[in-house]
Amino acid sequence: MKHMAALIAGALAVVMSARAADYRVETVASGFDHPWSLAFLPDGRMLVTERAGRLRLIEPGPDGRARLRPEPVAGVPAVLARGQAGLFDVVVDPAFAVNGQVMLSFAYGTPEANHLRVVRARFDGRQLREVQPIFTSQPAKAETQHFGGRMAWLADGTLLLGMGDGNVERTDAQRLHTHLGKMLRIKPDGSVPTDNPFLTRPNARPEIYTLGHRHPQGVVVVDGVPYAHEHGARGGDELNRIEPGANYGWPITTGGIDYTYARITPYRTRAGIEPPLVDWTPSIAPSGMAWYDGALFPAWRGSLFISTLKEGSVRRVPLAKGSPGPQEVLFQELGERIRDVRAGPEGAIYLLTDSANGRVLRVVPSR
Ligand SMILES: [Ca+2]
Repeated sequence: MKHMAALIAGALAVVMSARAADYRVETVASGFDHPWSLAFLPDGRMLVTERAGRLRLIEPGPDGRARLRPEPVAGVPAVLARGQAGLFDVVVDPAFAVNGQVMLSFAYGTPEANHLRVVRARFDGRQLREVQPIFTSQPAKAETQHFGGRMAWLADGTLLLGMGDGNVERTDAQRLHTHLGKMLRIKPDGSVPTDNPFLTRPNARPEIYTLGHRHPQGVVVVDGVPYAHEHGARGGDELNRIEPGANYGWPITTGGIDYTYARITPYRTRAGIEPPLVDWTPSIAPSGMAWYDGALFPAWRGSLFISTLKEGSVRRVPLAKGSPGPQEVLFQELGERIRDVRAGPEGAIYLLTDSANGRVLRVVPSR
C-alpha cells in the first residue's frame, strides 16, 4: 500500500512538473552571426555579442516591440576572430544607470600570439566611448582554442573571469605563472583585489582566483557564491562551486578521456582537488549559464539553467542549499545548438542559438 501511494505520488509529481513546464518559445530577433552572449540593460534593452566581433542592440521599435537595431554598436575594439577566437562576453556594470559602463571580453592578437582581453567602456546608447583595456592575459599563447571569456560580478563588486587552458599545453592549468586554465578576479579598473588567494606566492599571477580548469564557459553568482561549468575532452564536463584558492584538477583529475580515446590521467578524484558538483559524461558541451528565480515559472525557481551545444538543450539543475538536484533537459525540440541562456528581468528565459543565422528566443508560459 505504501508502495502504491509512492507510485501515485510519483506519477502526480511527473504530471505536475509537465504542467508547470508548459511554455512557448517566441523569436525576439534573428539574423545574428554566431551570437555568444546576451546582457540586459536596466531599462530592458539587450546587448548581444556576435563572435565575429560585433555588438548588437535590441531596443523597443516604434510599435513598442523589441527590434534589432540594424547598425552594430560602434567603437568595439578589433578582435581576433578565427577558430574559437572572437568577441565573447558582455556584462553590464551594476551601477550602469549612473556610469553607463559595460565590460567586453574577447580574443586579442594574432593566431600565433594571442590573449584574452577585457575592456571597459561607456555605452551611450549608440556607441562605446572611452574604451579602456583592464586585463590582458599573459603570456601570449598560440592557436585559437579554449579562451574562456565568461564574466560575472561578485557581491563585492569585483569581476570573475574564466580563462581556458589554451589547449596547447594542458598542464598550464596547474601552473601559477600563467593565466591559462584559471578563474581570475579583478577590480572593475583592472587592479588586483588585495585579498586574492595567491598574492604572496612567488611568480604567481596575482589575478588568479582558482586553478585547474580546462575550458570554463559559464559562470554565475548565486547568493554570493560563484558557480562555473567547463568542457572536458571526451566526457568530463563539469559544474563546480568556486572557492578562492581551490584546485579543480585539470589535467590531474577528469571524468573524461582524450578525443583520441587515450587516457589523460589515472585519477577521477584526488586529495587536495575539488570534485565537481556535477560530472557530465558523455559530454553535453555546456555553454552559457543563468540563475533562475523569476516570476513566470514558479516550478523552475531556484535552478541553474545551463545551455548546451552538443546536446542542443538547456539543462535545468535545481540547487537546494548548494546541492544539485535531479536535472531536467529542456528545449531540445528546437533542434539548435544553444550558446547562451539568460533570465530576463520579467521572469522569461532567453536563449541564443549558435548558427550563422542565430536567434534570440524568449521562453514564456503558454497560458
Ligand atoms: Ca575538475
